[in-house]
Amino acid sequence: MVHSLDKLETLLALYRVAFKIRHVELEISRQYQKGEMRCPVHLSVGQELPSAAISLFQRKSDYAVSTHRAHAHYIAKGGDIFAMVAEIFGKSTGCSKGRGGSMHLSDPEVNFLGSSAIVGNSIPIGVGIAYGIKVRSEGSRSYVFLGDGATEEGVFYESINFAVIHNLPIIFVCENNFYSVYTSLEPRQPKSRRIHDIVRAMGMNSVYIPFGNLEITLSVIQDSLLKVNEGPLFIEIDTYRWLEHCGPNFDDHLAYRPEEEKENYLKYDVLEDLNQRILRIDIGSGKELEKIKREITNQIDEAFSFASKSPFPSVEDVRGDFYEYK
Ligand SMILES: Cc1ncc(C[n+]2csc(CCOP(=O)(O)OP(=O)(O)O)c2C)c(N)n1
Ligand SMILES: [Mg+2]
Repeated sequence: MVHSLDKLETLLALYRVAFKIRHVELEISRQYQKGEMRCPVHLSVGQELPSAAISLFQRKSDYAVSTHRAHAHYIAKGGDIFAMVAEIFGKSTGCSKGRGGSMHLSDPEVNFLGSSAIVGNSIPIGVGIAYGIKVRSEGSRSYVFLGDGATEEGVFYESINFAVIHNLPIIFVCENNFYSVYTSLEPRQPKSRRIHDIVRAMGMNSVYIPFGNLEITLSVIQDSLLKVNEGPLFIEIDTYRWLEHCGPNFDDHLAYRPEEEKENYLKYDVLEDLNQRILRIDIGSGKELEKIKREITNQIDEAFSFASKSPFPSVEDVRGDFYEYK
């Protein structure tokens, strides 16, 4: 299916995913101080556009793996938010049975095969999945989400090289939010050496998507996916995190991001952009938007209530497999 920003269907599909990501994250942020969520959380508020745009093209049969900041990618792939929130609450109904927390999400039902706290760790796993797809001639794709910081790990280069050499059906989605924890790109990478250029120089089709532009985001993803067909593709997309690196709050007091920079990036809000475009196409679709918001908000409320009421895993459940080797 060809997606277009002139089509209400495309805009509503983007809105649904972006709204769900934003509001799950905001609810985590609101409820965190209650102390029921005891694991670290890396939220994606402000970073919804890359996941929402990619979700338009991901088929159920495609696979995905992600990083420590995985909520958006899990939700965009259609992951069950009840199991995700319960996992963050450390409950037995969570997707890792309450043993993994926010950074260990998976939903095999939708082929979201995992996320990892170790930066760069899931990149070669995504490559292995792509290799498996190719060996089995499955016709699906492996999506690997990573941050700009992960491109500083050696395994990133091995993985890109292997994917090129074997012409694997893999899509790397590098969300460049310009920071690795509190360190900007400047002291980490030469200014003139862009991530997408390195990957292109290694022989892979590689594209760059500037910050906060729906037209470019959609057309570049759509055109490049068509172009590479079953081969590998690297997408670098600029984005910006609104909240602190890890946790539910702001971290402006640490002064690692210039105020003007933050103010400038915060001017773009994908939900507002989509909202305006939807009403411009059809003012009557305001009702549809309200319905989407209501449905998703109710689902989120139910997921948090389910997580809160669910039991913790038993001591045996938590210790079991890990100690069996004794
Ligand atoms: C191998 C490894 N090194 C360092 C860390 C500590 N660490 C956790 S998140 C993070 C930042 C990674 O930055 P990036 O890949 O850009 O992702 P972002 O947090 O910006 O989404 C670092 C260095 C880690 N978890 N694993
Ligand atoms: Mg980053």
